[in-house]
Amino acid sequence: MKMIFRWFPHGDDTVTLNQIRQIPGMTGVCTTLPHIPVGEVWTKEEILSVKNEINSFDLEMEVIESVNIHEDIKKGFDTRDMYIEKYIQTMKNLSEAGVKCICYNFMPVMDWFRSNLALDLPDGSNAMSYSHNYASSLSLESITKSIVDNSNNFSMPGWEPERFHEMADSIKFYETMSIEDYFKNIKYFLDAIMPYAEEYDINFAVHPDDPPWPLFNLPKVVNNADSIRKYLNLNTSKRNGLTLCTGSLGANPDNDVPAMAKEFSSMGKVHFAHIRNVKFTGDKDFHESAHLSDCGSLDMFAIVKALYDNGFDGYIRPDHGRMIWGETGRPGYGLYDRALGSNYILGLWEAIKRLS
Ligand code: DNO
Repeated sequence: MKMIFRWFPHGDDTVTLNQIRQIPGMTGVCTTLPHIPVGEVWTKEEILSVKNEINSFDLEMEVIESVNIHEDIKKGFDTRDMYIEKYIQTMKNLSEAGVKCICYNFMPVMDWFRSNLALDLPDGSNAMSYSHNYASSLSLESITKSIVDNSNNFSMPGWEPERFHEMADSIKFYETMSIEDYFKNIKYFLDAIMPYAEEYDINFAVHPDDPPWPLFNLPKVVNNADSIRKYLNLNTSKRNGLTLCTGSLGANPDNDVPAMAKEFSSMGKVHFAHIRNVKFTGDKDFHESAHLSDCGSLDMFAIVKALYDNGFDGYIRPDHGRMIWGETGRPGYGLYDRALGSNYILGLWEAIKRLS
């Protein structure tokens, strides 16, 4: 197991590599090249320039989060073969730079979503939260505006304002596509890239839908144990795996996250784990919390133990943190609460290992 930290390059982060390397137990970062338009090839030069910067702080860059998938692939358009070819070229370039794992998602149109990026908590901290009734009452335009207005001027991957019109058109498009057709498009993509994932020695770790239920009637494909089984069975390469995001899956109390950790890590399919806690506040309502079990609704000990006991040997990163101690920054991605979270997880890991 390797503990890593999410970091955004090119000055688009309040957290520095120097700070990250001082967090006990941190071996590297996962990052992305956010300025390259989705679908275009990541050149070796651009990859190496970020990798060299990361390595100069004695941190590794073995995980990329994310290489996003062009909507034409998700929609099954004729242009998908061209985008798949470019995706494979990016995989080759990343593998030559030592990347071992790519985290990506197959969420249509938009990535994760929260209805409030800074809910004030009683202890003076703030955290991201979600209320389904409220979210369902909002138009796409007001949702996009609220995300952008509350992002503290950081890019919010998947919510770039210039995507608004494309998003609106895409939502209409998906009204005409069945979930089975959507799965066919996923399979087409997986069948095309998995032989290269094997050749280039790269694990693929699909991120669950977040939140794990439909919004705007968009197809949701990775949101519970059944849909994960279905996704993994679309292509049986051992490279076709999961990002076990405990907070995304755990937002639905019907999801037994320790059982999922057990099932999918025993199959060798959990390549990456995003470990965070959420506190249920109502039906389909939650806010994010500090990582400790006592602070939220998830049993973090049981999740980490299930990973350990079932031979998990991938990457873990602490996930969204609260904003504490007056910190401001990209919602969910400050330094302090994530640093605390990482060391809580490392503490659990050490205790479980020693007692096993
Ligand atoms: C949210 C993140 C996601 C994740 C992508 C992976 O904070 O976990 O945006 O990076 O879904 O492609």
